[in-house]
Amino acid sequence: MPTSKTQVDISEAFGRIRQKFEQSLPERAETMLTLALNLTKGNELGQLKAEAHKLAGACGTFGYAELGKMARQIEQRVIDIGSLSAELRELKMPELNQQLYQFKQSVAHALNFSAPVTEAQINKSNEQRPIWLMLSNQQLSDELVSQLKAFGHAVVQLTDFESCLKRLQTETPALLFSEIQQADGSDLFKQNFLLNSLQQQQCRLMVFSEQDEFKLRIKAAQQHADDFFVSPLDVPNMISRIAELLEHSSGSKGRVYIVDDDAMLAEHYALVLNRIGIETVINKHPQKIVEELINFQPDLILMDMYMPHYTGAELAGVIRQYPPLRRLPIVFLSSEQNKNVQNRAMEHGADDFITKPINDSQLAQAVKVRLARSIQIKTLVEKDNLTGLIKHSAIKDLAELEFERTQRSAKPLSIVMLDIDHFKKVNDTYGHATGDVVITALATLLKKRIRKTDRAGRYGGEEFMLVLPDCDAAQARELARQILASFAVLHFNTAIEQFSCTFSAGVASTCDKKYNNAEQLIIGADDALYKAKHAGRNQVC
Ligand code: GH3
Ligand code: MG
Repeated sequence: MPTSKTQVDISEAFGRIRQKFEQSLPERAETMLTLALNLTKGNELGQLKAEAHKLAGACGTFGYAELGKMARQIEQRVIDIGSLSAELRELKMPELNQQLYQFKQSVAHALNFSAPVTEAQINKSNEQRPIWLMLSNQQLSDELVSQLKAFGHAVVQLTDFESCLKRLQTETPALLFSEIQQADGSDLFKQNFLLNSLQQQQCRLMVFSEQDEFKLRIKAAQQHADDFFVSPLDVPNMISRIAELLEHSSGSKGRVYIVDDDAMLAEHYALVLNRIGIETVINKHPQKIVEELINFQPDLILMDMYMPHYTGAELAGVIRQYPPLRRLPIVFLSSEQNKNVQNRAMEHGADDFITKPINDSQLAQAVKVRLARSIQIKTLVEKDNLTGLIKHSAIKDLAELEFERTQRSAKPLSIVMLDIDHFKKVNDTYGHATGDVVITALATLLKKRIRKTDRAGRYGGEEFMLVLPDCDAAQARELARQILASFAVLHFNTAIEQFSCTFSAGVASTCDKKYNNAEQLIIGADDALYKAKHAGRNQVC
């Protein structure tokens, strides 16, 4: 299963794989030569071609471009020889042997002069970094602190640019929310050194202004500010914007499932992708591919085209037989350069091609672009516009998927249904737009409070569903209670007055053996929710 690796872990692992690859090279060169020298039937030619093909791709990846080129020429020579009659083959063999011998010597030479692995820059994680507030209005600042804390953020209040700069020497915030013009007349946009330091530390910037002036907005854009807020501050909107920004700049940049019969190469690709924040799982047994895909839920599959037991196109065909996997993009990573063969593979379920050999940064870039697009499409299809939570049908599908997984793992699964209390009154009293703010605030809170493996969906207008794998009924109840406590203290400001809301929640868990499928579990949680409503609302049942 995917693990988040530290910078040290990753560069060590890179070194290990490269070393393993280098150690295997002389033997692989020797094996090819032996195969050619003992050539009796056509069999060895097939093995020889497969080995040369694998080396052609792998050598380039591990920084041995010349060896990769030689391996590709060997592969081509083997293909040519394979099409000849027995007598002609006999005549051509010495040339191939000569080439293989040269390859073996080049391997020995290259290993004597091999260069160390270069370190790539790794982004610092944004997790747990605090939000810095710089506002002259102390009351507003205090109010923001309590609201942001309810969403689980660490917050630091600062009073002037100087102290901000000083603190920046030892700490890195995730985001600075700053007024443009401080009460003492100092101007954020004149703090060039501070703004540069923030940018260097990849800190997000949100600005707040008393006036909405185009001139100020241009200045904010010049400083790459992520957002511009005008007084009076729309707090729920600001908080959901913060959640959105921090969600994008920390954690996983997507998931990629890797299929390549060359274990070392697969592991190397995984590390290249881990380094830029992409989670990976490597397929080890083709027979387990569907089960693993359902478990891992990748955003993209990176697949080798030629493998000993099944071709990439065949595996793509199997994947497409499963409806939940039909939309999953499959990108072939292959040393196949023939466009006709590539096009044929595209007809058989592949979505794109990346050609080997490819260097690490090209691979990272190529995958990143395709991954971003895949996630974008998935978001459009599955996410609710107002809240960014998973839509009704998609969250039900996920509940089913998790239920199936639970059956196999014997771990508990809980479902929580939540519904805002007397929400109709909110709409009637303060207007539909304010109602939307309340819905968004609860959605933001849910996203913030659940674990990475949990899922939150908008089940109906003001009804939400949490799918909590590996979580029993008592833990689910506790989580729902904590979220309720945080939600109840949020204040919503309107022209009429300030108000707060509560919700009711129902929990159902597979610890209770009466549920045979996800549908029943959802109904169970819904029944519990209605019990909570009838018992007076503002509680978890
Ligand atoms: P209860 O405590 O029993 O849940 O009462 P309630 O008033 O919350 O429930 P009811 O089902 O009577 O009303 C829900 C209201 O939510 C009705 C509907 O117009 C409103 N609603 C549904 N979707 C949205 C939305 O996206 N935005 C807003 N502002 N209101 C919505
Ligand atoms: Mg309601």
